[in-house]
Amino acid sequence: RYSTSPALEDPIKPPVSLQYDKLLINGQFVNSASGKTFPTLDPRTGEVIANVAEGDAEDINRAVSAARKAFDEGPWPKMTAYERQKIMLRFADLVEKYIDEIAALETWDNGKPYEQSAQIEVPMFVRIFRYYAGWTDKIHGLTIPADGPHHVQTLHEPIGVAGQIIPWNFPLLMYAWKVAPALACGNTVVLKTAEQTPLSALLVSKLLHEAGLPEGVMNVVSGFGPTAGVALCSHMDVDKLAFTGSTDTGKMVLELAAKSNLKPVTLELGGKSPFIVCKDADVDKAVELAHFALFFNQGQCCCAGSRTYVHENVYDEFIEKAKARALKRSVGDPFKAGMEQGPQIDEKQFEKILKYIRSGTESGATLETGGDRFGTKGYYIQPTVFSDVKDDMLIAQDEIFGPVQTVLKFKDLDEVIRRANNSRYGLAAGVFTQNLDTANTLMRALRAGTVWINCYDTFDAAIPFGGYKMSGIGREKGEYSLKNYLQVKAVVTPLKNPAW
Ligand code: TXE
Repeated sequence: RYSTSPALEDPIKPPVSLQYDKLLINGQFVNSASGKTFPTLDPRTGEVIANVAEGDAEDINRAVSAARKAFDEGPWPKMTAYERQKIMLRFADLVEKYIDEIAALETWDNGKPYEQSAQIEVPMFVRIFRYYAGWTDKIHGLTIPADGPHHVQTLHEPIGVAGQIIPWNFPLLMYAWKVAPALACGNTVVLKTAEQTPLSALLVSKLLHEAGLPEGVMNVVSGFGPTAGVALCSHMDVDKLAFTGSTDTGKMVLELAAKSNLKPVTLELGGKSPFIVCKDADVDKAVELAHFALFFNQGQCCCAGSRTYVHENVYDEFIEKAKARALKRSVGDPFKAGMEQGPQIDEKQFEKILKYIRSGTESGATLETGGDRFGTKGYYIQPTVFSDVKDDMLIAQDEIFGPVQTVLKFKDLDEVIRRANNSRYGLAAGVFTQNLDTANTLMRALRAGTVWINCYDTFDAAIPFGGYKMSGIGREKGEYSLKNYLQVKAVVTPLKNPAW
């Protein structure tokens, strides 16, 4: 636990006033060029929280011009690394200072339990900024012993204007994963937030300026994919794109980048991650971990353990206990203490999940528990468990992105390796066993960007994250993310006296 927040009152009230609902361009909060706004909704009720300025191509142009100027003229990329570090650390301190307000805003806009916003998401945000602040003065090139009478060195330079597009499931974490390494390397940023959750990015970006960030370095445009998103991906003055979202949209992002100026792209996309419970598993612990792996964040995790493979020897016991655990899950107002599950993000996702649940029943899986909406208001869904799931069912292949656990039975290790890898995705995998040889075999055989052994969703600023196959391109977090935001320049100088 990362908690720095005070004890919860029950129930906590969402913030009463909203200060930041405009676009952030060149250090100023401004209306959109068109004057248009769009509503952002409270997923607990479907009611409007605020009408937020709606950016489109014209606003993206303004934001990219500001970022271009701030990059080309400085001071940000030309500041000493230590100066950049101090600003990033001051920012992390400010976010920590206002943690309760930021966490409440995140829960209000997203619906995730306040305890998780305050004890996991905002503290991890702070940790990531501190981690990358630490990198600012450790980024440097090499000297290289090339053939011939030459002195050869590399310079690691910022890449320029970074365009970043983030989703709604972890609005603050996605901000941190993308913005922190970009700033640490000396780049400037235009961030397009998800239309479902525009609020927290505006608030923290205000604090980033209070910490001393020069204007134009960080620009935030709220708006929709087909307008603001497409404009950012196609922009000729954007030097790099980073995207997190669905695989289908990721393909479009890559295409737009290729058709415009061939800007490099990192993609963090969907998944259908296997969670493998071996025959030697302690079933109670396996049930708890598998439950967490799937249901955390209302099931809205790209790396959710959404194909639970259970060995036949422990299958019946597992199903009975997984059902009991799902029935025990506390669902309700995310501002109430002790809530494990809030509402889904919006009506579109809510309907999508209910459709997959119907498809599970129709295709012959056994609905053990759940299967319907929870309550009568808002986008809540009952924790749902399916057993007797077969690999060719839609619920075992597609990303449901909701609180729906699908349990599949297996007999031996080779079989489960083949089945686990038989997916278009390759983001993460979980292994639950007490046998070291089994763990080592699975760890090497699984085609996934992260393998968690006897743990799940263990995130840390230093651990790289990203996908194999159609789960994405590149890695975020850790040292690996720096190279997304750096150019390498080789510099060659003839040596007059090669003997020395
Ligand atoms: O995703 P989109 P949606 C998966 C999950 C979910 C599904 C659909 O399965 O059910 O995707 O969610 C911006 N050009 N994930 O519709 O469309 C959009 O405005 C440029 C997994 O919300 O990919 C938002 O900012 N940008 C995922 C962002 O892309 C475009 C997290 C994500 O939206 C665009 C979210 C376009 N043409 C959903 N169209 C994960 N990997 O964690 C949309 N956008």
